[in-house]
Amino acid sequence: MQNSTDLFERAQRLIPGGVNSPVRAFRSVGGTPFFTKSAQGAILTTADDQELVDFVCTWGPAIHGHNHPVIREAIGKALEKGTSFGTPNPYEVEMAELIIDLVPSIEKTRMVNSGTEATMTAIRLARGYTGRNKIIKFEGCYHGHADSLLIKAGSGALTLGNPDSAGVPESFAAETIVLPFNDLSAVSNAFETYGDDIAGIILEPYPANVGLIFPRDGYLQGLRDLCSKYESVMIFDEVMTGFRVSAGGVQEKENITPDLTTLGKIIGGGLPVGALGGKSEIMDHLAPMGPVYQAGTLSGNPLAMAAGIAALRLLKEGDCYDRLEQMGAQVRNAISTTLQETGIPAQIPQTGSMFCLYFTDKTVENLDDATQTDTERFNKYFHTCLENGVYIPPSKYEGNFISTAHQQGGIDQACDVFTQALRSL
Ligand code: HOZ
Repeated sequence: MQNSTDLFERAQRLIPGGVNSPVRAFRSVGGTPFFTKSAQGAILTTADDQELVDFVCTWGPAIHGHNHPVIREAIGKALEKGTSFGTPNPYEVEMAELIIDLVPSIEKTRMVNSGTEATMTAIRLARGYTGRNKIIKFEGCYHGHADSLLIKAGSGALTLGNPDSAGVPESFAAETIVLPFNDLSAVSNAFETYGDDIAGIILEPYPANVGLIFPRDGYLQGLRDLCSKYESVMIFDEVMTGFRVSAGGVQEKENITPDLTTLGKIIGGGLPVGALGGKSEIMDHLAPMGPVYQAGTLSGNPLAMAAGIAALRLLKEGDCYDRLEQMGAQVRNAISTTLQETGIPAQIPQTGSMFCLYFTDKTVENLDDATQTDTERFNKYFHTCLENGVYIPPSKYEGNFISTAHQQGGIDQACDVFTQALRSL
């Protein structure tokens, strides 16, 4: 097999930038991305035969680690029966039951193929349901790459310095009101000005495409109250946090009931899936019940459903979230102790199996704070970790993930590497 350098050279001649998703390209941290030839548990094996403890976890889905035997077996069994039917299938029903059982606010759900499809549909549904046009989104929140959401967006858009993508007509962008996160009065003012035309608010309740930001006390409830007052649809984008921070996502943890929720990543068990769900009264506006059109040839695909069902069932077993929280706390403690020893100004927001490291002396509460953190220091830290066998996301704007598989040795090794990398800065 070719090594990563050769593969990347070949890929760049064939694929824009050599990658099929921009965040993989190492543009922000510099250097050449490695190619992965296999992944098992917490470990990625590169085309160069380097073994890396993986804190990207395929950008969130691999909460049970890579290639989990139970998920693999479920896919294998489903595979024997066929790969796609284009008709309703029993797996979809079981998946809907699991989601509705686990996520408190969801009464009905529709499966799609990615988080982007889920958020795009949720926005259209909010507009169709309310008969209004405008939506509110927050600076640094990333909801996939649908036109009206690629404005002051996080994740790869921000990493590449392109938070307002080319190709989005100004007239589309004009329907999106973009506000700073954690500033309730900005939202209140927007409602006072445009209240009659605001179809909904969409937010990552814990923005994780700009590192990891927590809402101020009362902020989420304040948004809920404003949405209720102005009869606007509250959409929680829990593509990253759903089944990750708890079985019921941020909404369960913070005891907030959104009207719609978008999901992805973990519910596919590593195969491509997204979903949206929420109140029946709103969801029933989707075709064929209602006038809001949405469709997908591969939606509810049997292999993806089988993988996702297995992943969700595993989450329901045992003390998975306690173990993830313990490992998250172990990482936070190791890093915090080293920061104190070295005097390096940095913050490590963490909840359960999600965390990030911001090089700044100030708590990060919004996009402006995040962009002011030290990029050069982060990039040096990233490369030192990588050279020593630990892969963290190749951008200061991405959340890190831990899987249950990290327990088998990976977490201790990684904490040593994090500590050494900080000491070397
Ligand atoms: N939400 C992921 C990044 N935070 C998406 C990964 C990608 O764009 O490839």
